Amino acid sequence: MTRSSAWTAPGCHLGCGLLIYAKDGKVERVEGDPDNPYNQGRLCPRCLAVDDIVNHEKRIIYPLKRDLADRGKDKWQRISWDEALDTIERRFKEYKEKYGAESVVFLQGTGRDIAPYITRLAWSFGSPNYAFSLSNVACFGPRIFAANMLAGVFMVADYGQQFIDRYDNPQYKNPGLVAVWGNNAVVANSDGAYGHWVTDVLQRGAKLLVIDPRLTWLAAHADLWLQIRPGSDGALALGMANVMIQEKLYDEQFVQDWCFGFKKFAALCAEWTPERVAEVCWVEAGDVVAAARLFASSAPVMVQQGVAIDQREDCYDASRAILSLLAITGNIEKPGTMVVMPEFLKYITGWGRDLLPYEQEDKRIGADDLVVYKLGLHVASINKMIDHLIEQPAAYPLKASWLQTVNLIACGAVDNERTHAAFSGLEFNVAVDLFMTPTAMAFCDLFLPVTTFTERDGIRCGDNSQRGETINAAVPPRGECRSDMEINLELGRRFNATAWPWENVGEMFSHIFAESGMDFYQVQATAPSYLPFEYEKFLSGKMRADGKPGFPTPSGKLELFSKSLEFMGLDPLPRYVEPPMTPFSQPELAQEYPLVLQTGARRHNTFHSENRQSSRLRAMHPEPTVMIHPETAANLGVRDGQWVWVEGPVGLTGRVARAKRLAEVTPIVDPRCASADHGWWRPEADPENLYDVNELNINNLISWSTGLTGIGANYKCILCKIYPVKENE
Ligand SMILES: Nc1nc2c(c(=O)[nH]1)N[C@H]1C(S)=C(S)[C@@H](COP(=O)(O)OP(=O)(O)OC[C@H]3O[C@@H](n4cnc5c(=O)[nH]c(N)nc54)[C@H](O)[C@@H]3O)O[C@H]1N2
Ligand SMILES: Nc1nc2c(c(=O)[nH]1)N[C@H]1C(S)=C(S)[C@@H](COP(=O)(O)OP(=O)(O)OC[C@H]3O[C@@H](n4cnc5c(=O)[nH]c(N)nc54)[C@H](O)[C@@H]3O)O[C@H]1N2
Ligand SMILES: [Mo]
Repeated sequence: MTRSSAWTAPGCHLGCGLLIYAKDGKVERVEGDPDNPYNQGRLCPRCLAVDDIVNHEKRIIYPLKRDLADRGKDKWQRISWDEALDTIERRFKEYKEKYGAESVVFLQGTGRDIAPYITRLAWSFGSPNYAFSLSNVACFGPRIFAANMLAGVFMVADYGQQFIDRYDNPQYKNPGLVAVWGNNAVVANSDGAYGHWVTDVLQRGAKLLVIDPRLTWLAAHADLWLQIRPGSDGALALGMANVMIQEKLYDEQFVQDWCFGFKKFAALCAEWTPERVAEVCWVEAGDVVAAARLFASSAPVMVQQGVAIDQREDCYDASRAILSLLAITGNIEKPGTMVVMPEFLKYITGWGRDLLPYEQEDKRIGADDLVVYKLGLHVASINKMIDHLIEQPAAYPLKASWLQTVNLIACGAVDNERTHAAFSGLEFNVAVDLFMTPTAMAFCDLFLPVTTFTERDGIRCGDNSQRGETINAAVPPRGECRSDMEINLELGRRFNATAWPWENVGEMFSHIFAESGMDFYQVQATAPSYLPFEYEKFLSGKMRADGKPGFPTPSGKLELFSKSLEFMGLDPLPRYVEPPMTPFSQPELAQEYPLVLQTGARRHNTFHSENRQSSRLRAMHPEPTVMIHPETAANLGVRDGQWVWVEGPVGLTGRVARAKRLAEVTPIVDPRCASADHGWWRPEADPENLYDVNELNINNLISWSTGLTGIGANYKCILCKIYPVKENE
């Protein structure tokens, strides 16, 4: 048995404490580690079935190559690591010499423990074109951006995760209310927040407010559930603030001392009467008032916010409006509210930024026309990159891509047709993954196989609960698989030896841990280690570089009116903007496509496009579905379990696309709405039909529009119609 902690691969955000049982070098089963304060013995079905993924016969265990002419064909040849790495080194260096390092783009998927090694690889190579694979960084980034505009820092809900003794720590106080907003915590366990922490604090007496268009398990257990129209959260938050202000339920002293721009904010909120909110958000006016009163009277209050708030074009207004509710009620940095976690290791937030030459920075795609990218974000805009790939401007050629933890055309990307065309235009694409994916099959030329977390060491820290913990190899790698870190260290050394001076990954990990005063092996022996923590750091001056009390914002206060946004030429107030594809913004389109479609609500058994190879996990939810209300189903003449097409406009491109689904007829959705899962392909289907991805992918219905800011994309609010699939279709 090896005591370890999980991160990736396969995909996850957490780092639960685990006991990995192995025999003869093979993982047999995994259990939750009851002694680990983080998950306290609990595990999700995907971790419990991890042996199925590690030992799966479909895993790629040798490097593969394919001729350019054979893209899309299942004609891969096994090669040695030397040949694979030599080829990548030679070709990437050639492109760099001829066209500049920016001609090679580096893409990653969601945040995994390997993320820092991807940024370091891109930047040490000299390419500014490192990007996320999903449209407009529509995950976590928008929330962080909004929090930085309001508070100068990012805050998370306080479940005592920063203390080794958790809820029993004498400093900790159980919240009076958890507002779960656009998050399905117990299914998604997102961004480092363990879902059952919500149920833990409920069991200790907290009330629950849920804001979700679907009746989730948490909504069913809530004191109050608001079945909001997808995409309209900003309006609801302003309406709740309005009630608090009108009824003087907010914390006047805290506002006076620590909030900036209250009068302007209050004037904006005054436009949002409960009746207007009811109309826009499809909720009851009385429930808006009730939610505001519950929120304002239940201190300490925390908001467990999810990706739904990030997944709307130009969404930073909604996140800021929600944070403003916390600000005006003084639910900031107190026990059981929203707190800033200490940073165990800074490397997690973009390792190697200092390695990118200054003149390269200026060439970053997106930085010239998207102000947020220019001034805040350090990634390239994938949306602009796709345009660039299609248009192929002669003055700025793109030639190759590095796709590590990316299954573009099955998951992160939108408008598959355009994405496929864009990446087909590159001369050389490399995939680094565990399994053959539709993306690698469609347009990659080299495939590097990686280890799972059970077969390698790694560092666990970051996100929601800063602690030092290690991932410990329990079994040897299968076949010739190598860890992502080994691969990037080896290639990094070939690209830029001074940036990668370490002999092996252990040395590299120890270098990373050096800022904490320990080396990797000490952390491994003593994990988990926790940093000292204090509340109300804005009082003690620990939040600002100058050591003065206050928040690290231009005014030193929580900015309900943001001077930074004003400086960027964006709206300084969190004004609600109707999303681009709704019955209100597109009344004509809505006549043909009357249903409001949200996509990608998480399932227990899958992580995005992953896990579909495991028969144990697949059995829990074997095919892609679309949830529709029984009334809607009856009107459409659709039965539960029947195959249907979900069809809709691809944003405002003028094109229409569709995806095949099984109808899941359920009263948990509003009759005017539908909800489709994402990430679908069939690993068992014909590789040369790209594993059915084009037929199944719901992201076909979403466009690569950047909106005004290039942050937030419409994964959660588009328009569609639904009709039965005909025989032979
Ligand atoms: N099992 C599993 N876990 C995962 C993942 C996975 O694929 N599978 N993915 C991981 C990743 S990268 C992320 S970002 C997180 C995301 O985790 P979550 O934030 O929980 O994301 P979702 O399940 O997409 O959406 C959460 C809820 O928001 C609701 N919702 C949809 N639209 C709206 C809206 O406009 N407003 C409001 N208020 N609610 C809305 C949905 O009905 C859903 O119940 O999960 C992570 N964890
Ligand atoms: N319609 C719709 N689409 C969505 C969303 C939605 O809500 N709706 N959510 C979006 C969100 S929030 C996100 S973050 C993206 C996520 O998008 P991705 O992160 O791209 O999704 P995954 O399918 O989890 O991972 C992509 C590939 O990485 C591989 N992989 C997993 N772990 C590792 C690892 O450690 N190393 C390597 N080398 N490979 C690994 C997997 O096998 C998989 O093939 O999807 C987005 N897509
Ligand atoms: Mo995500």
